[in-house]
Amino acid sequence: SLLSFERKYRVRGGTLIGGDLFDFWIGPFYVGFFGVVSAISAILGTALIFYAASQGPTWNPWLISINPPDIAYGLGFAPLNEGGFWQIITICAIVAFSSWALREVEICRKLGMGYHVPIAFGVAIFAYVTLVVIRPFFMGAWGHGFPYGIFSHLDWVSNTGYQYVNFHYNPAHMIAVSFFFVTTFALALHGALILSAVNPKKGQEVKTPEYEDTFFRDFIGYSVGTIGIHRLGLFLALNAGFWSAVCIFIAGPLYAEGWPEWWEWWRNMPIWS
Ligand code: BCL
Ligand code: UQ2
Repeated sequence: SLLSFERKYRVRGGTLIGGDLFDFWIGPFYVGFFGVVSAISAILGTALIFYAASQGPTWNPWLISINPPDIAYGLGFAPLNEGGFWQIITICAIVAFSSWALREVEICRKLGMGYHVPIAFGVAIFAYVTLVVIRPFFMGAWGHGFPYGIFSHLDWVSNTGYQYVNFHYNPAHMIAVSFFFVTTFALALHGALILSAVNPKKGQEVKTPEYEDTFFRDFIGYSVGTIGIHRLGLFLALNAGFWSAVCIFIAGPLYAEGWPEWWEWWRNMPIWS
């Protein structure tokens, strides 16, 4: 049911396609053209996962795996039970994710807000598409995509990592991992700071943002500010996803040797070699 204050935010218009054809809500959810497309492709993709699983050897949720085609199929279509399901499921996933992002855009437009959320989701979609489309395409076979399964995708990550001897030496992987770690650090600082400000002693008032600034000025001589921490957080998180996409794209299409040897140029620098 509609909360009293929600009515004024349920504004018409802002749709990207179809005018006001799907411009309505179901309960709390905005529908829109892209909501319909997203729902259809998500349901179809999920149904295909279950159907493909039923053709496989197990219903053990940890072991179910929908595999991409054999490398021998190259960039062609494969029979359903030999990777074709994976291919159709991948298309459904990309359509579902993209239209979900466009639905976010429509909601932003209705509310007159910036597009930060869909842009952020776009970076996650970009990382996924890099794994299952861009990199396999440049390596010449859909078989380079990762399998859809819990343990099987872990096996893929491990095998792919060891194929390059030690993936920790991949410079873009280093950057991505560092951004993931700094993101959690920033969120821990921010979450802790906000909770500390809104949790004063009994009977005292909630502390203002000046207190938050003052804490960090006293502590490290610098405060990034209340808007600044949110810009920093978004920047760090988007870079984590972006450099993940870069690290897996360069492994294969651009560089096929072991990552430890990639650093030879550094070891051979005339200053110390
Ligand atoms: Mg590594 C990748 C960290 C050790 C091999 N590795 C990654 C990156 C990340 C990372 C930087 C994965 C995140 C990512 O891609 O996000 N690796 C990491 C860390 C260590 C590590 C921290 C560590 O040792 C402490 N890696 C190793 C070891 C190697 C190794 C050394 C194995 C032996 N690593 C690899 C390989 C890969 C990585 C190979 C990668 O391919 C992967 C990478 O970079 O991929 C790009 C990006 C986010 C996404 C892809 C998610 C996308 C989400 C989509 C758009 C939406 C999903 C919606 C969902 C389905 C809906 C569900 C609906 C609900 C049910 C309602
Ligand atoms: C801050 C601030 C916030 C914050 C945080 C800081 C009042 C409520 C966490 C402190 C953050 C700094 C100094 C940046 C740290 C840098 C990295 C790369 C982690 O000053 O303003 O707003 O939440």
